[in-house]
Amino acid sequence: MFTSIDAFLEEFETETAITARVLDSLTDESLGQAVAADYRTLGQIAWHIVGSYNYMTYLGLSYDEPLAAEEAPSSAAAIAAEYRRMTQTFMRALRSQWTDETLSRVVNMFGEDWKNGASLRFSLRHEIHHRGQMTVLMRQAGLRVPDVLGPTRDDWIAQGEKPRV
Ligand code: NI
Repeated sequence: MFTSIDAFLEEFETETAITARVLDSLTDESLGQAVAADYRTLGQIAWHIVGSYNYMTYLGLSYDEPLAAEEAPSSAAAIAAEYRRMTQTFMRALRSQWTDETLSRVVNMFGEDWKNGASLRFSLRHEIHHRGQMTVLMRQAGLRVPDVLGPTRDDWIAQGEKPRV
């Protein structure tokens, strides 16, 4: 769990920059890609990441902008724009409404007691998990996968290197 807002924000800014890079690589055509029939599509997973910022208001944060809509847009650019809007809105709320002390406060989330600092940690892990699912679907859709936590196969090829195994 996090015990400092600054420590969280440092990690948050690093991870959200990566997620934004992944979202910027989506195309409208790719949004319907699913791992198999009846599974969540790439667009639905992307929108689930955006929508998860709505849940942060359950921790007592209030936003100065509207929540993300229920239904996923059909435009990849709109999803990426909404992601940036929601992450900025969340960060503004966090910076202005919470202190390091707030992080050790316990809030009941869906029947379980969580310290706010643990909820922040969970939210990052949740986003990273779904981002990983997205990169697999991006491959299936034939998209180029950008650098996530190091160069991807596409980066090696672009640099004239033999892809490593
Ligand atoms: Ni989820």
